[in-house]
Amino acid sequence: MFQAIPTPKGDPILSLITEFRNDPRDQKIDLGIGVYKDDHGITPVMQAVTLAEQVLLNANGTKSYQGLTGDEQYNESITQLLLSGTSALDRCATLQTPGASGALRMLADLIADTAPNSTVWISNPSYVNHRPIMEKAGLTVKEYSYLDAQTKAVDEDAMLAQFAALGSNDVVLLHGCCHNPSGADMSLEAWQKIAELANKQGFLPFIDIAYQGLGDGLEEDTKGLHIIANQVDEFVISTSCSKNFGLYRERTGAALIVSNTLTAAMNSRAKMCELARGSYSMPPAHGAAVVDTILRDDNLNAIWRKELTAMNTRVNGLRAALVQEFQAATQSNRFDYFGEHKGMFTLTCISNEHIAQLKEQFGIYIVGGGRINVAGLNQSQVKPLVEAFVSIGA
Ligand code: PLP
Ligand code: TYF
Repeated sequence: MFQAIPTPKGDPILSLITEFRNDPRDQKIDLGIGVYKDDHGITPVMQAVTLAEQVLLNANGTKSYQGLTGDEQYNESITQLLLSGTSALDRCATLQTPGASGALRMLADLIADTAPNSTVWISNPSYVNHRPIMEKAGLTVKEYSYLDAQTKAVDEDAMLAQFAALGSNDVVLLHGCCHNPSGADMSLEAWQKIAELANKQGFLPFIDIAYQGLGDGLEEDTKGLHIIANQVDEFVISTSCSKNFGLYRERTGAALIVSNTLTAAMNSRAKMCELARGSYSMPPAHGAAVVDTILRDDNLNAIWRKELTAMNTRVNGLRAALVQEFQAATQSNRFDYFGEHKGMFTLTCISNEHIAQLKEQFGIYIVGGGRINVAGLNQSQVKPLVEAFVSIGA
């Protein structure tokens, strides 16, 4: 049966990990996959997570099945974290999923099941897995203009002009904050215009928020999302606890459906449960229990927020150092965009040749398109990175 399967192309980001591991050079720098690292190059387990795990261990819980919707307490907590204070709360239904990836796929399956002729619009560029997830669910995928390669900011006029031509068969996939891969977020004015266009044209906003708290702060990072939540009747959200709780491998996320009525949202969730029953059935429990424990406990919550702030401060410090070093090395403001971007990434838009040179000559690993995981750097690597860029003329 399987002999004729050709070697698949694989995930360009994940394959970079193996290449990096096999590189014997001491000075090599991994700026590929989007994981946060501390100044020692470690992706730490957050202290709030370890403390919550101790609470769970002492609670003598059970490992019995949880049910298709996952942990309902977690569903409630994560919904509050995302939508607290908005008018969407009482018409929202939430499903625990295996990471945001699971949420993206369940929502895509739901859309494909309900409205199979939908087109999903993703940003150009977008997260490497957006297209495959949507296409594997059977949906048509098209791209909307997003990043202006010259300014490294969002070309909002071009983007909004495209949205103004969409209709009720369209789904617009937006990054809630900390755009992956560019780091360029749109303005609140653009979010406001999207809310108005969604109401006028009838497209469905689909907000993928995988970095809440890693931009301007936990509340600040939901400002765009809240504009949609307060003004648009129907939209969906995929969210992740991989980065902001450092729970990557625990596969912790959620899919949220907001509709005109709670009944419509709950029926949509029940439909997603039916679809999940046809694949992974139930989501893994541990990460969700950890998140719920942190969010319900004032002390753990405070510890977690402090840790998250420290992570942001570190990344912003690196961004400031990059801007300064680049200014000094190039006598220009060409790289100031590092300081304007949000979250873990910055897309430099350097050529494939330059990316290959950085890898071969300097052992610097970055993703195709020139995405740099700033959160993977440490202060001592800033100068070598800038020097490498300058020496190859990138
Ligand atoms: N969406 C975006 C924009 C991402 O960058 C990622 C990856 O981190 C995901 C979704 C998937 O996250 P998860 O690890 O929760 O599946
Ligand atoms: O973009 C990134 O680096 C993260 C992590 O198949 C990631 O979102 C990358 C690829 C992948 C899963 C997660």
